[in-house]
Amino acid sequence: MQTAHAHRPSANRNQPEFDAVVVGAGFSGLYMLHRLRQLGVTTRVYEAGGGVGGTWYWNRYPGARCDSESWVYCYSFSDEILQEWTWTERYPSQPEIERYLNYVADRLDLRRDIQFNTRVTAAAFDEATGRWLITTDAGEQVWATYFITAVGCLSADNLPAFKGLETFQGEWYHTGRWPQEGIDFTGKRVGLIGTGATGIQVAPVVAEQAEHLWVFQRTPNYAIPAHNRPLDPEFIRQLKASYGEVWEIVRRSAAGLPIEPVERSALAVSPEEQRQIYEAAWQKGGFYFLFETFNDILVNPEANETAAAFIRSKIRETVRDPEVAELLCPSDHPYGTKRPPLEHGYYEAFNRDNVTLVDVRKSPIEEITPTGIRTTDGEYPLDIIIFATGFDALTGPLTRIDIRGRGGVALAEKWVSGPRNYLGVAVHGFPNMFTITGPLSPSVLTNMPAAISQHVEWIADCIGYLRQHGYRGIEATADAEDRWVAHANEAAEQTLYPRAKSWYIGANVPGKPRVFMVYVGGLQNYRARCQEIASKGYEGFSLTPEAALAVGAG
Ligand code: N01
Repeated sequence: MQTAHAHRPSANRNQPEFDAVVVGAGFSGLYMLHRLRQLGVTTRVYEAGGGVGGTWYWNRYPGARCDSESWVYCYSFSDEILQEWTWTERYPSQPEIERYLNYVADRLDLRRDIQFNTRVTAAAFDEATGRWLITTDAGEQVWATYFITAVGCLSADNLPAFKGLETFQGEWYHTGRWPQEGIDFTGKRVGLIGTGATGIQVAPVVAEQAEHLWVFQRTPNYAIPAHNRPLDPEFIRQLKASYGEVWEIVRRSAAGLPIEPVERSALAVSPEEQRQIYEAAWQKGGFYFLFETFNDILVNPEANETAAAFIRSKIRETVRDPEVAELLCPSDHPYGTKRPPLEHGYYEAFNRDNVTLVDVRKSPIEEITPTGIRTTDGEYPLDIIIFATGFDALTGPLTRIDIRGRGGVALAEKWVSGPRNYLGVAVHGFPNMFTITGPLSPSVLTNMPAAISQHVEWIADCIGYLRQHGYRGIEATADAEDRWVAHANEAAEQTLYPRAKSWYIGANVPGKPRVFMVYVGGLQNYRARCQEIASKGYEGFSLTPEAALAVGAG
């Protein structure tokens, strides 16, 4: 709601001022800082963690590993960094990614502009001066012309309100807030709640240490083998010699991966050929199963079922106990409509004597007791509970900060029925705020560093343009925002994605609106659209000249 008088956040007006404040020092915040420095934009980065890494700082749970291949799960902007850094495994582990981001931070001398152990709690737009007032959990306040969120899509953890958790006398951990020092599971009875991409990584690793592991599964998932392996020197040599071509393919692709599109329907080949194609992708491992087999898996239910049936057949081949195998076979959502996990020995783990699958769909968790978890079937005594229960995804990291735009309107209030923005990067009513990989951008449907790089570069170019042309303010128009939201919704409706109760659609958090929150139109198309908008002088945005603001502020 607009007020007649310009809304002004209350503050001592002598607080320090930066051109830009960036929230978060993960992949996006680090690169944003680097680009802003190149523009001569004074920047302060606030980071809640004690080091760089963002998601990769907090998610240090056992088995944490990236599901994109290491050689593209990185920055592409610096040839020096690409040549200097050498990945050791096909899928990089959390410690290796954390080391990489620390190396980049040092290489680019980024730390001196990052304030660690500081959480941004609020940001309010001051209409009179066109600046943002940013408040931290230390009570510090600073002004900035540009407020840039680099908070990630999966950083606000979701801990379901299990009755009795506070009475539990053992230890419990959420995977997204894993202790720095690690946990020793030797000789422990461990309960794992959640079988998403995280739980599927955790289970086989904890199973090797724990006395016994109970996996509490509500919904089975379709996991594809990762086939992780060390990278040999010849592979690295060839990669470093051909990185240019690799990034070209990445830039052309919908998912920000070095995968060329396939032009083949699952229904246009014989059952035998179909099985051969799935088998080849299964042997290759990773996201190739989804993206390199058939082009209609995510849009045609019949085509999707061929992939789903193949995966179920593999689960039944792998898991020796037929009842357990059946329980692990998903059937309530199409394959790929929840983020498809990769697995490193997940299904094999259920062949171990010390691993038990508990079906909490059939026998729900009633409460957590001082000594374990009680389902409607009885109590499981436990020493440690691991919550791999996911995140308040996409909007949560933003709405948990008290962000207020023009008229003091809260972002959380504006988004009460689902996110509304333009291109996923700008919000009407919130001038000079940029949300890196915000909701309704391609983000989590892509290899994240590819989506992050595109956003960071577009935002840096935009700020460069504003400064060069004497504009102090930029704001998405209401009309452009409405059109983008409608376009993003329509695009999602043409796919099978909305058929799953996934975190993409907010279904994992009670009370969250059911809106598909990611742009499904493909990163390559999205990039072209963003470029076109910029080339037309930022079509769909209103730009405020310096002079106009100076008058307004008078
Ligand atoms: O979270 P999730 P995640 N009682 O929301 C269950 C990314 N990621 O942390 O499906 C019982 O997917 C819930 O059950 P259900 C990736 O994008 C990336 O695993 O709602 N169970 C589900 O099984 C991924 O998608 C990588 O029925 C409850 C699980 O908890 C995203 O992070 C690695 C429950 C949550 O699954 C999130 O994955 C790992 C309850 N009350 C993750 N509440 C890499 O690439 C929830 N569950 C590195």
